[in-house]
Amino acid sequence: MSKRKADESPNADLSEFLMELGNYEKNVNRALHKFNAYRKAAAALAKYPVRISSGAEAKKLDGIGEKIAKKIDEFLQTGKLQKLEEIRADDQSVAINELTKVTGIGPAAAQKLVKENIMSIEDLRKNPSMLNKHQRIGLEHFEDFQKKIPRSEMIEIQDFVKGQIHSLDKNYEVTVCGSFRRGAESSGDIDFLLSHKDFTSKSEKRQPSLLHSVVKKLEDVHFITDTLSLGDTKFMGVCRLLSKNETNQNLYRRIDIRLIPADQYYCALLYFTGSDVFNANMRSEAQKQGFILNEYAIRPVGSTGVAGEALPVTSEEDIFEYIGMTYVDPKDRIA
Ligand code: DCP
Ligand code: MG
Ligand code: MN
Repeated sequence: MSKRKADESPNADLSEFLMELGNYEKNVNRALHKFNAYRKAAAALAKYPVRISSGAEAKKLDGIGEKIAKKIDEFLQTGKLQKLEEIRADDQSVAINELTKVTGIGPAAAQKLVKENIMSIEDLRKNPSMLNKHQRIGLEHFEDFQKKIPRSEMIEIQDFVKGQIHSLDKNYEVTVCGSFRRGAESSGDIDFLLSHKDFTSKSEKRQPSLLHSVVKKLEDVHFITDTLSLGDTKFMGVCRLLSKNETNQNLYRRIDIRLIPADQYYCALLYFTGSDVFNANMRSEAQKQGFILNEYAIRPVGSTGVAGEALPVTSEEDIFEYIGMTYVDPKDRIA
């Protein structure tokens, strides 16, 4: 398959209105199942190489049923969607959607804020005391975090971070996953997978210091600027690659780092490469074939319904093979 991104898809307008409906269901109605249905349909359309000309045609795709097909017909025939027009005209819905764009503000927090009459990012800025630390940092960098990271900067960050980590210890494996590994021209954040030969799921001794010393190193060189959360295996934070050109400084970026036991590396790699819709579909395929697949392992489910021991995995290909799927290249892991 050729390299194709959602925004170049012949059905981009359809995927977009479905995602807008999906976000409304997630953020305003807190109906996660509806959000997932819209997201899956949007991904199927984004992946489809030919322009869809009717709901009936769309219904042939996996993940598009009667209700969504009807909406596609309405959109194709009238150029808009009544339901979406109403959502866009509703101040509370618009406000909730807007507030959830701040990292750390989920649907529940956004609804609470709107009840307190906080209707915009501007209102938030006037009332910082209503936010926790994570949310305050999200608000502080709101404009930067809305901007995508170009692939060239992703590569610069990757190379810089690898160099820093290897200056600590050459035995770290460092891999950038997420949309970057799928070949995206730009990404929303940067997702690092970290492993070390001394840390497996059976040897948890060195675990906390392995991630913490990496975070500290990256802070010491003024690359990591804020911590949103830090556990023994998971870091969420903010970084900025200092540019030599001082008048044209880089933006602040969201960074995630996950420390993975060496024996679980490939299942984690598969998971953190995504896409999220691809993962959901692959997991359900695994289940149909009698396996439980998650970010840690793939395990067979016995006739009694009890999951067995983790199967040996030495590559991503192994995982596809267990469940009888043809290997899918990262750039094609859309839906
Ligand atoms: N992931 C998932 N399900 C979720 C969230 C995440 O399977 N609900 C996995 C798949 C994602 C990966 O984690 O690809 C990284 O999550 P991100 O939110 O960083 O998503 P991406 O990197 O894919 O996209 P973006 O460019 O927006 O960061
Ligand atoms: Mg990402
Ligand atoms: Mn991420």
